[in-house]
Amino acid sequence: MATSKVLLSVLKGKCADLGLKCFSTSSVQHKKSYKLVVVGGGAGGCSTAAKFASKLGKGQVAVIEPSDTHYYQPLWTLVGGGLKSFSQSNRPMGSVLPRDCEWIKDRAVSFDPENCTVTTSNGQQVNYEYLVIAVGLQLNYHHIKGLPEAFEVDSSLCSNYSRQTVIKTFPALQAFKGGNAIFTFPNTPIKCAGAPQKIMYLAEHYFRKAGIRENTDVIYNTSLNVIFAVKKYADRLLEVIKNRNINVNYQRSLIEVRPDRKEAVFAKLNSDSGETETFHYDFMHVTPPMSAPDPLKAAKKLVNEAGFLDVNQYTLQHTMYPNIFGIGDCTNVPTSKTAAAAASQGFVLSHSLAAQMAGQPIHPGPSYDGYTSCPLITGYGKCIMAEFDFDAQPLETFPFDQGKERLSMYLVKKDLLPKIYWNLMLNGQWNGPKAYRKMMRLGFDTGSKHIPTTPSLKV
Ligand code: FAD
Ligand code: UQ1
Repeated sequence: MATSKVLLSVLKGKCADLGLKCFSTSSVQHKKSYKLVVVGGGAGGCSTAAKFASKLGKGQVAVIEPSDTHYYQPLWTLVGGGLKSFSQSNRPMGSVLPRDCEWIKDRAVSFDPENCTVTTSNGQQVNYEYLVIAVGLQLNYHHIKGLPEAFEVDSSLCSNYSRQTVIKTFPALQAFKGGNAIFTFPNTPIKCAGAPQKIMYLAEHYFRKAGIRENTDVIYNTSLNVIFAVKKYADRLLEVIKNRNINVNYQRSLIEVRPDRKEAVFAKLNSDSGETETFHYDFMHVTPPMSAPDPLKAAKKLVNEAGFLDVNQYTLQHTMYPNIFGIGDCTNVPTSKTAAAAASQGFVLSHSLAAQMAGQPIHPGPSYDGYTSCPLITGYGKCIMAEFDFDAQPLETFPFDQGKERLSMYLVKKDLLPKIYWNLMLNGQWNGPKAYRKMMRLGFDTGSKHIPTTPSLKV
């Protein structure tokens, strides 16, 4: 008790030094105040709240999250492939958020970092001493002309990326009788950059099992100019693509869908004259353009030019506001956006934030190395388990070559990772596989050699 009083007075002094009005809230009736506010109750937000709720005690942590349901999105690849049911990806939000935290069931609409306040859509002002922003990515299906309406009328269009459209994928695969099966990758950062091709490999395998592969063209139209960011895995995927006779078109970005004519229009990104190319589709899986959510983009003091939360990539502390931290897809951390990345970030964030709360320097402390992972399912029973760091260098957990397609890695993705997610990660107890990597590799740490820079706090 005495310690926490000392800590509080230290923190009051600290925030006053910083010119932030973090402690001036109790007199205002419609404001609620918390020591820690987490915005977003997804993979990163829920696990962060769990790490702090029991330590800080009842009533000290609030999570602002509008959704009734928490979705384990990595399962949606398997839902699309007919391997899991949609309901297996869902749990009531109230059952996954920590018991000791308060759930503010509303959407954050604005951030006022000078006054340490977040405002929700019903006008409630939520005051914090420390803030963690974990609002994920916004799906911009509406940026593709005709697409939202086309989803309503065309059962051969699907997308594993949203809860409304993932349930269309497997029925569309089952109904497909041959022709052009198109898979797209948009011209923006996305979550799980492997997922647009995972569903393609499952579909291609499904078409072979259904005996319709010979009259099917499998087409991957990607905005990128590489198949995958890490050379080791890209080389292996290109072999898979060649062996499976898949057609890849680089620098093609979907801009319009015309369901009445079954046409998909792609911008040719490598053409100076704004050329487009129109494909006939009989089945199409669309990965939508994505961005930071609008309310975050609008918080100009918090974000970079692209609208992502501006944090130090090694400590996850905001570059301007030392009492604000970020985790997961909504940040500008230069790594591939995955739940695996959020798990590893969670470990660093909890140390950085705890140090900040105690008025101690964040360095020396754990530093995020960019760890991210993408289980690249290449068929029913096959998976290349990609794991890598900020430098796009492999950072593999298991003592064998993970660039090979393996049944064991498929089973890890299908059966082990969901258990890890629900039972460990959301309870704040899964920080990624780093500890196992060291064990499995008999103490030889293959970890990346990142030397963190001093956090550039400009306050
Ligand atoms: P999310 O988990 O998306 O959570 C964001 C939360 O913020 C949501 O609950 C949302 O409701 C809430 N929110 C949004 N706006 C507001 C607001 N204004 N106010 C309050 N709350 C708000 N990752 C892997 O590691 N491995 C995989 O195999 C994998 N496969 C994937 C396959 C698919 C098809 C998809 C879609 C994703 C996949 N991912 C995978 C990515 C993974 O799901 C995300 O990277 C991860 O969920 C990011 O966590 P997050 O907390 O940043 O965002
Ligand atoms: C991981 O830690 C994780 O978070 C729970 C995922 O999200 C579901 C993943 O997809 C992966 C691959 C990892 C990394 C874990 C291992 C065992 C490689």
